[in-house]
Order: sequence, then C-alpha cells, then structure tokens
Amino acid sequence: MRFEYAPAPESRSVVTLRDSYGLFIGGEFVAGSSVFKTISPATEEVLAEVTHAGPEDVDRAVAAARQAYERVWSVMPGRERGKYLFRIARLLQERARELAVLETMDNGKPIRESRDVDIPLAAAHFFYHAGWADKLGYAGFGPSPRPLGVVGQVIPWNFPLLMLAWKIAPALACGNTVVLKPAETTPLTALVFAEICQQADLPPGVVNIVTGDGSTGQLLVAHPGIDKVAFTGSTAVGKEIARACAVSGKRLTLELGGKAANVVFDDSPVDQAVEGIVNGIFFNQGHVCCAGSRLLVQESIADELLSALKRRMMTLRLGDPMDKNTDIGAINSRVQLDKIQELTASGEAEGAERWSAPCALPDRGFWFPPTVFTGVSAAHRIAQEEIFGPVLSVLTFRTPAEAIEKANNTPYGLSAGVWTEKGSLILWMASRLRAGVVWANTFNRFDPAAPFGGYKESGFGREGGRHGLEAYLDVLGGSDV
Ligand code: TAP
Repeated sequence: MRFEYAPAPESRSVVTLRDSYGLFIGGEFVAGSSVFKTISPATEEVLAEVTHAGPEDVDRAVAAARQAYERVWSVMPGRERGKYLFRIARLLQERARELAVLETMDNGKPIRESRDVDIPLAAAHFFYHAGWADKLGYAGFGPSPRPLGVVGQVIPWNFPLLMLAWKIAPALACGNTVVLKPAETTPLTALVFAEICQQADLPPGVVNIVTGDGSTGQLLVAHPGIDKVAFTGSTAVGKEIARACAVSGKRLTLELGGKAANVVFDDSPVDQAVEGIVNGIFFNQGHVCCAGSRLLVQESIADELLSALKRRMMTLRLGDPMDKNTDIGAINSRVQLDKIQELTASGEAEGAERWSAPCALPDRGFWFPPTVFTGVSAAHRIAQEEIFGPVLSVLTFRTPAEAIEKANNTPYGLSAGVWTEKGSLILWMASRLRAGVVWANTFNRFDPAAPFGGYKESGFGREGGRHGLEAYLDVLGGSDV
C-alpha cells in the first residue's frame, strides 16, 4: 500500500551561505588563483563560488602543513592532540543540523541520510580517534610509533564530510598534519569544517583545505613535500596515483570502487532481505563504493523475491532531497548521470531486461529512477563495471559454491552481503568471499571501530579501527608521540 505524505521540507535557514569561499591555509581563509561555482544537483541553482587552488596555492598549503607538523603537532603529547579532536567532534555535533542541510544542498542526497548517517558518523569518527591519540603505544605497533609527516588527502563527492572525517581524524590522532582536497562538486561542508577547526582553536596549518578539480588533486599527490597520500575515488584515478607514488617513495593508501554481491539464500526471510537489498543499492542513490549492486539470488526463490522487491521499490519516494519523506535524492552531477545512462543503455543492448519503478522525475536537476536489471549474465558490462547509481543487476545461482564463484567473478573486492538463517553457511561464505567487508543479514553498516577497505582493484590499506591507524604511523619508528 502506498501512503500519501504531505511535503515535510527541512528549512534551509540554518545555513548561512557565503557568496564565495577562499582556500583554508595556515588557519585562515585566503584567496587563490581562480574560482569555480558549486551547484545544487537537485535544482541546478548556484550555491556559491569556490576557489580553485593552483600550483602556488598547493605549495603554500603544503608549507603550512610542514611548519605545523614540525613546530607544533608532531611534538605535542597525544593527550593534548586528543583534546582538539574531542573538541572538533563536539562542534560537529553542535553544528550537525547546519552541516546536514548543507550536505544535502551541495550533494543532492536525502536529508534523512545526511542527518541520520553522514553527520553522526563523521562526529563518531572524531570521537573514536580522539580516544586513540594518547594510546598509540598500546595499539600493537610498538611502544612509541611515530607519525609520518604531511599527508595529502583526496576525497570523492558521495559522502563529502564523512570521507573527510575518515581521512582527517586518524591522521591527526597519529600526529600528522594534512592538506585535503574535497571533490569539485561537493566542497561546501569541508569549508564549514575549516571554520570548525578555527572554532576549536586547532593550531594553524594542522588542517589545510584546498578546493579545486582533478588537477588540484594531481598537484597535491605529486607534491614533493607530501610524505603520505590517502585517496578515495575511482579505480582509474587510483591507478594513476599509484604510478605517481611508486617512484617517489611516498606511503599510499587507496580506497577505490566496488561491485559487491548481495547473496540471498532460499531460507532467508524475504521481507527482511528485500529491505537489505533496497538499503544496499538505493541508499545514497547507489553512490556508494560498497553498494550491493549485484543481487545473487538462489534460483528457487528468485520469482518471489523479485516480485516483493518491485513492490517495495514502488513505495520509494524520489524527489526533493530536502523533504524528510524522500528516499531517493538527486544524482550528484550531470557527468555521473550521463555515466549511469550510458551503462544502463549497454545493459539493454546486451540483452538484459530493465525495470524501473514508476515515478515522476523533477524537471530540473539530475535524476534517475530506481532500476533493476534481470536476465543479467556475468559477462555483461552492468555485471562487471561499477555504475555508481540506483541500478541493481540480478543474477541467480543454485548452490553455495556457484554463489561464491559468481560473487568473486569481479575485478573488485570491497564488500559483500549474505542472507540466510544458517550461521554455518554465513561463516562458510564469509571465509570464501574475496571482499574486505562481509555483512550477514544486514548491509551498509559502518562503525569507526571496524576497519574498512578492499582487495584487488578496490584498493589497499584499511580505514577505521586499530588497523586504520597503521596507515598513518611509521610503525618501525622509535621516539615518543
Ligand atoms: P574520482 O574521479 O576518482 O575523484 C575522486 C577525487 O579525486 C576527487 O576529489 C577528484 O577531483 C580527484 N581527482 C580526479 N582526478 C585526479 C587525479 N588525476 N589526481 C588526483 N586527484 C584526482 O572519483 P569520483 O567520480 O569523485 O567518485 C566516484 C568513484 O569513487 C567511484 O568509482 C567509487 O567507487 C569510488 N569511491 C570509493 C570509495 C571507497 S571507500 N572505496 C568511496 C567513495 C567513492 P574532482 O572531484 O575535482 O574531479
């Protein structure tokens, strides 16, 4: 049954947008070489003008980070660093509503998700890593692991503030300073985060934010003053960065794409599995690296499960991301929409059957309806390539062994899901799935204490948990932090 809801738009009044934003270097907002505009993908309205950092700007930011590293941050006792991180975490909570609204305006994701997932998890990452700052000697990397130095961090647009938190919180907790480049289409919450660093009295230069496009990212990762690069984004760009870092001796972690299998066995409760499938692929419009974009369903329940899934998809509300009833928001950019359209057209051309939930798409902005492809074979592009949109490819299997073979038949290895009531089958599957995270009877669960990362073309290194600290420590070092 479909309930009609009156619109319940969240107010934008909590956000004060500036007309233009500078770069955040050495604790201050400074002008840069040129500017670009950031728009709302739901309405195409211009939100603000943002500075494009060129070579001199990146030089300045790296120099500020180096100075802060040598004079202040690397010599500060861990318990003092921890206080700053706790302060940032509390400020993120205090400004949570403003950050959630701004994230939804700039990214297009439903306010329910930015309010209930992105911002609380970003604060949780700072709380979690604040706790580690004075306990690094007990993390299992020797009695006094040392920081690495200045870290260059480049993040994507799908979880702008959350990805920033995943990068900055562990780096700072371990005693490193950072220069971070947010994605071109979603710079605004990173710039409010810069204000939060000022509010927290973070020593100048410990965090520097340089906005810009891929060329700014390229300048940052290639900069000789950077000791470590941390990147989240596409596998194509990740490979380019890996090549650049290989000859420079910089430390590197890469969190790249995925094509996760969500495997549903015939003994799983169908309604619960349907919720997990919907959450797995339609959360954040499917702009999720670990999205459950390939549904592997046991043949004997395929018809029943697909009917239930389509019924559920017909209840999903697509539209204004600021409306608290909205389930599916806007696609983040025209470029991403084009990519989704191109890949879904290839699915039809290669013989798969497309079904989209009937829903009216708004006239302005970038939109794509929740879509399922059946009759998909492992060779189809929609079974192999990351679509990064609200599109599910369905394949069937008969035995657990066949499920494993199909699930692992991908160049990626970031995440997977298993749905069955048999605990032994969950363990059997989890030990054979080549994926960094395996969820059982749930999907898309995140916790700062749980390490996250991939195999194969999904990258290397872990973020979160004790394992995530290793990426920001010289584990062979000797003196105190
Ligand atoms: P990318 O094009 O790879 O962009 C990621 C970031 O890198 C952006 O800030 C981008 O800047 C910058 N960049 C682009 N070219 C660069 C270069 N040559 N050198 C250095 N930096 C460069 O990916 P995207 O389109 O933003 O994000 C979607 C992809 O990211 C998907 O494939 C998704 O799977 C992956 N992703 C993975 C994860 C994890 S945790 N594994 C998480 C989120 C997303 P501009 O935005 O200015 O172009």
